[in-house]
Amino acid sequence: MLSSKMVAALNSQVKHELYSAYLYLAMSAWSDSQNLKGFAHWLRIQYIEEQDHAMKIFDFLLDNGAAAALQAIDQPPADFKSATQLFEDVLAHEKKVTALIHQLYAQAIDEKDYRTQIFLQWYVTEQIEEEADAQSIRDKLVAIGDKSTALFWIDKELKKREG
Ligand code: OFO
Repeated sequence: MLSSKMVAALNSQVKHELYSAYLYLAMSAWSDSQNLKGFAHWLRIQYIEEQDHAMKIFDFLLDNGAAAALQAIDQPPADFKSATQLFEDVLAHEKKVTALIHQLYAQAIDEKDYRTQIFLQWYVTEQIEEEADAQSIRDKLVAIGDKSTALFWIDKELKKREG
């Protein structure tokens, strides 16, 4: 059985994952408005992935007989300065999510909650990939600076993402 403190923390993480989805959907809309269709595509896939992250926790709560209590999701920003700034924001956001997952994991250790520890291991690993992907795109964007031909090349690359 999960502690009430753990149930509250997991419910809060569902909200954070859904906020991530919301944020990436807003970023996708902005990219589309800038005619960066590859960025829009990449971010829309990310939006779907984040919903999966939220649903895995939601199902874990239900499978453990705990209440999944949905919380209000903040409004994401709608405007971004540039594609580079956008990916700086993605990277910063993923680092924040990593810290939240680590905090949850530490709580599970403190509580000797072995189920949640094992469950969260997937997220600990997933965050390595989340940060690495964001870092790699952000670094390419920083390297090209304002060269629009290179930006459109990156846009084409991002369009290839399948999942
Ligand atoms: Fe759910 O990993 Fe990104 O935020």
